Amino acid sequence: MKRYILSILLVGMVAVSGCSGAAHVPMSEMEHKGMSSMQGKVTPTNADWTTPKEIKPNEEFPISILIKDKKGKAISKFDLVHEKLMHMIIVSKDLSYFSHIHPQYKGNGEFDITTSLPAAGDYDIITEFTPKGAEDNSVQRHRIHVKGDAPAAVPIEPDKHMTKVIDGKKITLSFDHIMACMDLDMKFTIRDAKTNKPIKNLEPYMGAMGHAVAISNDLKEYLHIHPMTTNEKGPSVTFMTYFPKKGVYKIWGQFKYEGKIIVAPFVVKVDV
Ligand SMILES: [Cu+2]
Repeated sequence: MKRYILSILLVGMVAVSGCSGAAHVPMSEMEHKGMSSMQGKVTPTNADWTTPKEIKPNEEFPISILIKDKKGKAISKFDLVHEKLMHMIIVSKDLSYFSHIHPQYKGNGEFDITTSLPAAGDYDIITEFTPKGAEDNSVQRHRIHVKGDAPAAVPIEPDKHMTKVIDGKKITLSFDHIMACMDLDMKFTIRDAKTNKPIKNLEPYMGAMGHAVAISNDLKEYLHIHPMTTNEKGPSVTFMTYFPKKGVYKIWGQFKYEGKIIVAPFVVKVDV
């Protein structure tokens, strides 16, 4: 039985306060923690990114990514993961902007998408894909700059209230404990904001009852998490996860209800 932990991927160069003082969470440690069921071998990849020299706020622009193996040869076959060949997350440097989109596969390792960004400043594009035959997904990232006067960065402060109203839903985020370097349960609970009635008929969204992305405030750690089961249709959806180091993380839960996607952002502090 597969456990629905898709991936924990360290994209940082050095995790200063990483688990056990290690620079990275070693794979063996993850295996000891029972995270190996879906934490398999990652195929090493390279990516060539093509974006326009000049990107302006609110203007559409193309992003093209060519996925290659370590020898520079295009990888042409990919596995469908959560119904897509590639998932792409774009965040602003202050994590105030978040989007989760899906480039189109053009063949020969090339994925394309057109998007726009709301304001000037730096953005990180993080992309996930699984070359055919790999046991786990690979991640590539790329920083782009949108021209113009960037608005003041929004401080990434831990939320004081773990319940908020988003799109007419009252959404609560809770944890069994929130500490780095150990498995933990992260639970979203969704109610109707007006009636307070629990929502019990969430709809599957890309093959799961929810998706969650967590990124550390220095943008170095990136986690993409899926619920433990496919039969929790609400009001609660539980994700098992593992924060590779202490610090402040922004988490976005994504759920589908009545055909619409609800995005629930929270900022949490993870202690050691
Ligand atoms: Cu996706």
